Amino acid sequence: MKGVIDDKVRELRELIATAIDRLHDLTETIGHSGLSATIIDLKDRIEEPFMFVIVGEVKAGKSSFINALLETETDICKVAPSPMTDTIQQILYGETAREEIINPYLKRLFQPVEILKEIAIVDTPGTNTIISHHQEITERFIPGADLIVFIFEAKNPYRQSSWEFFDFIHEDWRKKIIFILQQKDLLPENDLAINMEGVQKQAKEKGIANPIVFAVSAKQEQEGLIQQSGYLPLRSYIHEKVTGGKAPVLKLESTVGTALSIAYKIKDGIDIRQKQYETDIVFREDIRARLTSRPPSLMTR
Ligand SMILES: Nc1nc2c(ncn2[C@@H]2O[C@H](COP(=O)(O)OP(=O)(O)O)[C@@H](O)[C@H]2O)c(=O)[nH]1
Ligand SMILES: [Mg+2]
Repeated sequence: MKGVIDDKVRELRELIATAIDRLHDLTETIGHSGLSATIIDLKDRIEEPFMFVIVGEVKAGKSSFINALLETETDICKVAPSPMTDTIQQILYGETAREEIINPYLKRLFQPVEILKEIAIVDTPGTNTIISHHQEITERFIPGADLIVFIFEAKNPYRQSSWEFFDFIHEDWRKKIIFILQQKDLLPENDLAINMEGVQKQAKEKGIANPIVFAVSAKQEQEGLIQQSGYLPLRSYIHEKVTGGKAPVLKLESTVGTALSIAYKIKDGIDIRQKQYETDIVFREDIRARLTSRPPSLMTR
């Protein structure tokens, strides 16, 4: 049975790759280099595992969140590094732990952790960094994401810059998003409940019908307080929705969704040009009509 499904997934992947190639040709024809690069990237990632991209402000607790999720003896992601030296880190499965530096902004870490056989995790430097370039490189990772994990500091999930970044992910790319309130050990239960509701409300106002919100403490999880840490419900959500064999099909679904987003962006661009063209024609007709309606003596003078 598994073999049959694998064959089917492979077949679908090839079909989707062909469609993506055609979409790429289209961006080349219309000369849209930005989207063209995004599509090449999308195709390159089609063989990669389902990708979680972890976003949120600096110090929200993103890196700690990943370390606790992966349950390794030593931390994989550096916690609280200097924002100046921060890079994007893609964490993938590997038989032995190793590191690959792709460019000054991107590092690949391979780790022998079971869950990484099904999902890859991307740690980003954060969206409100003093270096605007960091937001830019984080943004570049969004189109290839299969699930966005939006991390807030549990104490304050209301910062405007966070929600502006949310708009970019949701409106521009229509990505699946889950929300995490991290460092929940730092506030009383009822304040946490208020903030969880606040995030629910904000997400609903922004058009997410059933926002998925978890509260966790990476600190408690790493200290072994697994009943309190909030990671249990999160892990079962991930297992139920993504891992447990579904990831390859979900990955393809998400790739198709992204390709569609790109197709709509191209269409919007074409519609704008079409309107411009029609306005130009009307304008020209108008000038022609004025010129021909004048007496010949005026034209020759
Ligand atoms: N009390 C508490 N502190 C945390 C927790 N998670 C992270 N921190 C601290 O918050 C700071 C920022 O964490 P980090 O994971 O580097 O955040 P990032 O910039 O979003 O990657 C560090 O000083 C961490 O030690 C948590 O669950 N509880
Ligand atoms: Mg970090």
